Amino acid sequence: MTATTATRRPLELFGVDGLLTEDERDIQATVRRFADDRLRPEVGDWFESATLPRELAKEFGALGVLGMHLEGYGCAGTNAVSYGLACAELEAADSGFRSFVSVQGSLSMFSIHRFGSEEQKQEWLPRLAAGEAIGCFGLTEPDFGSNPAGMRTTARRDGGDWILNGTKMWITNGGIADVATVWARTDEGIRGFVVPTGTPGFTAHDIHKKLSLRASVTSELVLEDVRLPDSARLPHATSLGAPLACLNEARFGIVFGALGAARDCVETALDYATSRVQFDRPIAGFQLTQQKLADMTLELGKGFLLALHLGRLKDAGQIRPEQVSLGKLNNVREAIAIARECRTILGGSGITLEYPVLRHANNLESVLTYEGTSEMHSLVIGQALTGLAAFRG
Ligand code: TGC
Ligand code: FAD
Repeated sequence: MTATTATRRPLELFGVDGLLTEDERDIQATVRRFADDRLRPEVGDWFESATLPRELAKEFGALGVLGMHLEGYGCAGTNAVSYGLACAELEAADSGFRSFVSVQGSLSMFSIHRFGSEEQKQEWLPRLAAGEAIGCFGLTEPDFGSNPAGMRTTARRDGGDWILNGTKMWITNGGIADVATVWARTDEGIRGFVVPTGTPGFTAHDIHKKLSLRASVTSELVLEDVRLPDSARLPHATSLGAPLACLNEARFGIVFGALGAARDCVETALDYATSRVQFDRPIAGFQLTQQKLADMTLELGKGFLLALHLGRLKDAGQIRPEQVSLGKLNNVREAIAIARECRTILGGSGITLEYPVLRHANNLESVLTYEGTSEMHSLVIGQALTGLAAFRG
């Protein structure tokens, strides 16, 4: 067999670097360095012990990735593509880190930035951008996941105050948050509230025994007669459309992020396949292995081109929610398929935490489900194609 020069970097085959600006490449390289130096060496242990060190929040803040695509209030104000590239680099280390950054920047901070009062923005955004405070976003409930319109959490007026009651489920960062954006039903429709987690009646209970996203805190939030002034209400959030608009932001980050996990899997499989010898030759030399590598590289590259296209649309202010659904559905579905295929290349070694591949695959199970399940995104696309909403019977 003849050996020729190999790239080992699947995305290089697509020449994608040339499609990025110098600023975008700088941000990508900075976040990649942070991920390589600070996150990768530790993540296997954090995953195994199911911990996410709180001090990482300030480090993410210093890196400039918290709310990086927002303007003002201590945020970096980058374009959407740069935010996506940062998500990919973080998720190449572990989906848990991208999750933290998604929830902090695209759900907690974005909800305040887009729908909050000037007072709420001044109070929370600079601290959240610096990682001095941690935010979470409570939309899902035990009985209402894909269908948030049915939520049972209520906010009822009591003089000038509001009283909140209800339970939110599966809330990322819930147990470590200083502030929660909580969505509740009122007599006037669905509204959002900025709830300091120290408010009497607010408690968070972490969810244990997870087999996915272990380096991430996931919690149940319980609100029992939580009394808040009207100034805690997000004044510009006046329907379910408000939390769904926040989801577009986080989903966009996942369109890029999931590819980071997939890229890490393919690069790991490539390295492994070139050094692992069976039947007296590297397994990378077998045609069946090469077909797997070629197919995965194609999906990775196509996914990246789709993500970049959506990013350019977003930066032009032209992206539509169903286009974000196209990206989230495709890229997460392909990423999880790639992670599982890479695991086969690693054989038995693929099942341990020594390699990142099964950790990524397990994490991607959550990514496939949160921010809209793959089925929900198929139905959003189906509705855009047919004009018929198939969510309800
Ligand atoms: P529907 O009647 O279609 O819409 C209600 C109102 O909302 C508007 N809208 C949107 N606006 C902005 N962006 C979107 N993506 C929007 N989708 C809908 C819509 O125009 C309407 O506005 P208006 O003015 O007419 O009132 O609502 P529906 O109840 O039929 O539901 C539609 C559906 C199923 C697509 C929606 O409920 C949905 O997306 N369900 C999935 C729920 C979900 O994704 N939950 C995620 C929770 S957060 C999370 O998972 C964080 S994990 C983060 C991490 O750790 O990384
Ligand atoms: P269900 O909605 O009960 O769905 C179960 C299955 O039924 C799915 O396959 C679904 O696609 C399918 N299904 C439902 N309705 C239909 C239909 N009409 N047609 C066809 N199929 C259908 N939520 C937050 O608010 N904030 C967070 O920070 C957050 N973080 C999360 C972190 C993790 C690790 C996880 C796992 C979840 C998180 N979530 C969060 C919740 C997440 O958004 C929900 O799990 C998700 O929306 C799905 O809801 P569900 O789990 O209740 O599943």
